[in-house]
Amino acid sequence: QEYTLIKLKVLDPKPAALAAIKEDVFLVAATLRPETMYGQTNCYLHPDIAYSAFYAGPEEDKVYIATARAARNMSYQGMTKENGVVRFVPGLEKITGDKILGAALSAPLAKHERVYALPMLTIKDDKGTGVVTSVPSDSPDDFAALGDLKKKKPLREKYGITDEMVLPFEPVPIIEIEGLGSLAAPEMCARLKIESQNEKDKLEEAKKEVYLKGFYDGVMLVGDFVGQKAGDAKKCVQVKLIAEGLADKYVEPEKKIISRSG
Ligand code: ZZB
Repeated sequence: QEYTLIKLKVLDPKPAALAAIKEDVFLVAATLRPETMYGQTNCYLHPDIAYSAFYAGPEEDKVYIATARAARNMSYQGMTKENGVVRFVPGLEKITGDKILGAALSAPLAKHERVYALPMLTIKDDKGTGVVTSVPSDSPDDFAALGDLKKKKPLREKYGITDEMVLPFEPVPIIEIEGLGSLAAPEMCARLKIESQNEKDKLEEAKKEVYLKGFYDGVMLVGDFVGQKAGDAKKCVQVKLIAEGLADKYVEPEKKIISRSG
């Protein structure tokens, strides 16, 4: 599985847990849809998943945050100084997502200058980097999780998320899909009456529909490839982001099949 690794730069003031790091710090999100980056409104972390902060780049002049499993994979893909070696930031080999929530971020191509790290409870720790960049216009999961945070003040308070980090952010129309309009994920969530991020089966159905139609029939409404099919823009946006140093390629090795039944 080839992903695009999007680098979301952590802005000052950094969360206390990251404040001592001298290098530039990035949350690195794995996406299959780089052409949707124009519609980012936030980034998601799982509050209870353990992330790692590690040195990246040939000069180790950057720090990436991702799961330790993803860090190990990245070390074999030329993203660390020494092949196969991950050097963790002292004391930050394991840091749970909750300690990074609320961080202000600069998200490549996003219309907002600052977006925020928000909690998503359905993130899997064995897929991608465990960091998910959020495009509520075209991802039903992202729209549902943002909706939960907007509707539920206690949920925001539980994780120290202020109103300013959530309420001003609306889905951005970036892809026009015949029959679904320019906000495909909110449209599908409304049609299927999806109320929360926990409605797994309905969200899976919504995702399939939006994915299929968006990727093959969707037409770009914004950005450098306006008028092109989303599927064609995908590669162009990936190339552009990598050329500008805002992204990398990231390959997820096939999962080993381990029999648990003996
Ligand atoms: C931005 C984006 C925009 C995404 C979109 C999707 C969509 P798949 O097909 O199941 O492999 N993702 C990445 N890592 C995780 C994780 N650890 N846990 C939960 N979700 C994760 O899904 C790949 C997508 O799942 C990735 O692409 C990422 O969200 C999310 F408009 O990035 B995507 C209709 C989907 N639209």
